Amino acid sequence: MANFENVVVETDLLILGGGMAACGAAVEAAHWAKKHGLKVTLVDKAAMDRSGAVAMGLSAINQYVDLTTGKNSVKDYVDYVRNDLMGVTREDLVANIARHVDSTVHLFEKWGLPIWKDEQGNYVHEGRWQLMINGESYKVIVAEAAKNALLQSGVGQIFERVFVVEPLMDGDRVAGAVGFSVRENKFYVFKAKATVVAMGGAVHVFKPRSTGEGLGRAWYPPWNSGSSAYFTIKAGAEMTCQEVRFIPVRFKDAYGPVGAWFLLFKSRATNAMGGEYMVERKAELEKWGSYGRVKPIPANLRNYLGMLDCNEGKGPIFMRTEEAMQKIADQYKDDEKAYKKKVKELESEAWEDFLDMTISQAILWAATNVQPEQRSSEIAAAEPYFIGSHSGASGAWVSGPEDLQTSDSKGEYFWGYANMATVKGMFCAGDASGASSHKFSSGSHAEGRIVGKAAIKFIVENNTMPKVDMADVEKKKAAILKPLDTYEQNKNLTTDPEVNPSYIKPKMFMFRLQKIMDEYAGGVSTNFTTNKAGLERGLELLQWLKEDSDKLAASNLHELMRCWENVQRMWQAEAHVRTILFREETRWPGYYFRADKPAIDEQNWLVFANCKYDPSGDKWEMIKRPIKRIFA
Ligand code: SFD
Ligand code: AMP
Repeated sequence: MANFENVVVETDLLILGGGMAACGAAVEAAHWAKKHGLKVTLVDKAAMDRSGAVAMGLSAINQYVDLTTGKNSVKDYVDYVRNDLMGVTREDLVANIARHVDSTVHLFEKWGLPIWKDEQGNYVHEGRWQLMINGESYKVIVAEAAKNALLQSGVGQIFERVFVVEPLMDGDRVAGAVGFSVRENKFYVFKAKATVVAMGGAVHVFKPRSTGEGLGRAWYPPWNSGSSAYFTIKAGAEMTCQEVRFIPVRFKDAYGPVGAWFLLFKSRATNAMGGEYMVERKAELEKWGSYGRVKPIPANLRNYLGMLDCNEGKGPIFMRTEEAMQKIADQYKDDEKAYKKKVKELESEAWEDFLDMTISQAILWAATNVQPEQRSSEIAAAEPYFIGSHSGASGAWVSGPEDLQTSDSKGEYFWGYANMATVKGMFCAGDASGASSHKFSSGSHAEGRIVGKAAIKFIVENNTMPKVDMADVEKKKAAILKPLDTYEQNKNLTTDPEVNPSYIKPKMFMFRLQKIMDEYAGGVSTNFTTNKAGLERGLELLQWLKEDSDKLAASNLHELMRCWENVQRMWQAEAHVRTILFREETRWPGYYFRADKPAIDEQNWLVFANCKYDPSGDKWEMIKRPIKRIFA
């Protein structure tokens, strides 16, 4: 077996991930840990400065409720999220984030994040809930605060470039995690009294639009590879909304986000004939009950109207950047100097939007001679993403806060500690927690803070170190490192290391997973459409893929990480297929369409579709959970 040194780390709180939610957890946990003399350890697969979805920066903070001016209430935000998710959301979780998110944004500003201000010194809004930022260094700023909180207080330590694979369990309580360094032959065993799961969402589970020379380009980052979902599923946690993938409409081929264009620039999107699907297809909205009548129209329904155009051959769809910029500039027409100044300002805002968060879109514009003030750009629906923090909802089923429960919801939604999963001592935030969409970067950080505080409370009240069975650890170590041995033992069977009768390289494995998901689970090439027979066939193919995962091979540490990333994606895929199969309706057209159940079914399916893996029996259980209204 490959020779790896064991590094055993004992801590009180273990934070897995170093992204927005993990940074929030670190800041808050450091504060409470210091008070109680506890230790906090954070583990990130990458370097925190630029790890996670915010690596490239962002150009907007998408959740700011603005409670201080009284313009919006927590209920307003809950209403927005519930409507956007076609009625399926945990109001207690959304409200808990909404009431704390403004203070997170104020901390960002205090730590040095430039937020746009108008002449009166007020934040510049992109839309009702969104603030504009100069956010290229957003993650660096947020990570610095988290590092300072952990290291300067003396309570914390940070491990970077350690890839976390499996949970450690002590019966029904999480006991820590195991993983490996992606730089040196070290196997890590983290033992902890409580564990925060904040390892982001899952990208590249489905075949992306960018293949071949464009492979790797995606909207959400490919290094968010399903680690949170895998970790929680394998620990036996109940999962929720695993069917609620997110299909973002993005600038085509480089995935530039559209929010600034639709909300700040107030652009229209028109089809090949110049028609506007949001206007021409309005009648379609009637088919989706009251959700078709809310404002803003839910993201999946907006997608769906555009998709109907494309299905009829009316694509491409264009973002009318030139028209939108001209319209704004025209307001300054009477004053030539002001007009010229505004035109320049708009140009730089248009470019900065992408330079701040999706640099490749700016590069594509430059490479293809696009000047947004002169020419429209194509937009398109991207492949599916699993992201509990944006407009999808997949993640672990977690306890809500006690004080927001009604007598009716408490029995269903509260089990002791805010954001604790159904596994004792395991807390989830950001993309890792489900049914609380629209938290984005700021809400994920706020949720991380909620989790940091709750997890320390759990430790104080359950202050024993769970038992770790070192024989089980050694078994896990052998399984995790096996791809290195498989490669060494078989590499000489062929001259091309990529092709071998005795192993499969992670890239090929990923292609196979993506093809199954694309063709059977409603990916881009099947127009996001599937049905029972297709899903069942997909499940069958996934089982064979799972069998073959035993033959994964890695020629180095980097590939070992790729192996496990893809195994983790595969588990996310299985949870997804099982849950779309379970939910016998189409609730989110524009995200996916069940052709055999083409309508929404409020009577039977206005519920959460949950699932749970039983690691001891290797079985899945599907569960319906009620939706309790708290802000009726
Ligand atoms: O425009 C392991 N997001 C946006 N949020 C906003 O507020 N405004 C925007 O403008 C947003 N847009 C946007 C966004 C994201 C991206 C990529 C683009 C545009 C191009 C969404 C937010 O970024 C997102 O909601 C949060 O970042 C979610 O936070 P979190 O903490 O759940 O995930 P993370 O930040 O990706 O961090 C994950 C961490 O886990 C680590 N990790 N560590 C150890 N072992 C493993 N096995 C691990 N696997 C992962 C990662 O390294 C990372 O540290 S717009 O499109 O709407
Ligand atoms: P996006 O860039 O698509 O991720 O969107 C950024 C933010 O703007 C998110 O909060 C979206 O829900 C919101 N948004 C994007 N497009 C629209 C739209 N056409 N109408 C309302 N909200 C939108």
